[in-house]
Amino acid sequence: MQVKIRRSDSIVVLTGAGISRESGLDTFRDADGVWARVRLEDVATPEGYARDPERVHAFYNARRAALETVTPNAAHQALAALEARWPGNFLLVTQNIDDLHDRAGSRKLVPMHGELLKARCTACGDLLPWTGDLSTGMACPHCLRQGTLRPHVVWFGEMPLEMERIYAALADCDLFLSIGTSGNVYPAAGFVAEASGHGAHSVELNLERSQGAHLFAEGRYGPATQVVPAFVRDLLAAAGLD
Ligand code: BJW
Repeated sequence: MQVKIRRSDSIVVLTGAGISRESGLDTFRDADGVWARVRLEDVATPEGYARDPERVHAFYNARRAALETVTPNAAHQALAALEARWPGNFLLVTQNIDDLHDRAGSRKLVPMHGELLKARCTACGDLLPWTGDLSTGMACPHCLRQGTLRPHVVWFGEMPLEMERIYAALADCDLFLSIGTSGNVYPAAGFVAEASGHGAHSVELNLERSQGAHLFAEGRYGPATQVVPAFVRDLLAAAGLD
C-alpha cells in the first residue's frame, strides 16, 4: 500500500450511503437511488416539510421501519475494529442517518446529517429516541405541543451537526478516508480539501471514482464490503498492529 502510517497518527473517516448499500439500504444519486423516486425538494428541505409534513413523515417513517430489516456489513464492522485497535486519535464522521455504524460498535462517531432513530421538538428543542412512526397528530412528550415533532435529520439549507468538532479533527488528522460518498453535498464534499490542506494523506474508497476523485492522493475501488476490510487490514499491518 502507498499509505505510510504511524501508530500515533490521527485518522478521520467520512462515510456516505455507499457503505450501507450492501446492507440493503439505497444510495441517493445512483440510478436506482432515493432521488430517482422522490424529489429532494419535497422531502429533504425545510420548505418541503412546511408544505406537506405528512408526506415527509411518510418518507422517513418508511426508512426508519426499513432499519429493522438490515444489519451492519463487513465494512461497518471493519471501521469499528479499526477504532477499537487504533492507538492514535480516531473520528468517524457519517453522512448516513441509519444506525449501522452504531450497531457495528463504532463509538467515536459523529452522525453529521442526524439520526433516523431520533425525533426533535421544534417548539422546546427536546431530542428523543424514536423507533416508531412520526405524524403531525402527535404531541411532544416534554412540552405537550402537538405537531412539533420532526425527524432529527439535516435537510438542505440546514446546518450539519457538530461542525466545530469535525473541523478540529480534520485540522489535526494525518490520514483522511472517504468511503461510499459521491462528494456532491457540502460541507462534507469539502472535507478532503480541508484535511489535505492541513497535510493529511487522503484516500477515496468507493465503488467507482467519484466526481472529486482527483482531490485524493490515493483511491481503492470496488464494493465497500471488500475494499474497506482489505484497506483496514493493510493499515493495521503497516502500523504493526496486525
Ligand atoms: C458504493 C457502493 C458500494 C454505491 N460500495 N460504494 C452550491 C455550492 C456549494 C454548496 C451549496 C450550493 N448550493 C447549496 C449548497 C449547500 C448544500 C449542498 O451541498 N448542495 C449541493 C447539492 C450543491 N448543502 C447543505 O445545504 C447542507 N448544509 C449546509 O451547507 O449548511 C450551511 C448553510 C446553512 C444555511 C444556509 C447556507 C448554508 C446540508 C446538507 C444536508 C444533506 N441532507 C441529505 C438528506 C437528509 C438525510 C437523509 O434523508 O438521509 O443527506 S441529502 C443526501 O445526500 C443525504 C446524504 O447524507 C447526502 C450525501 O449523499 P451520499 O452519502 O454521498 O450518497 P450518494 O448517493 O450521493 O453517493 C453514494 C456513493 O456510494 C456513490 O459514489 C456510489 O458510487 C457509491 N456506492 N454502492 C461502495 N457497494
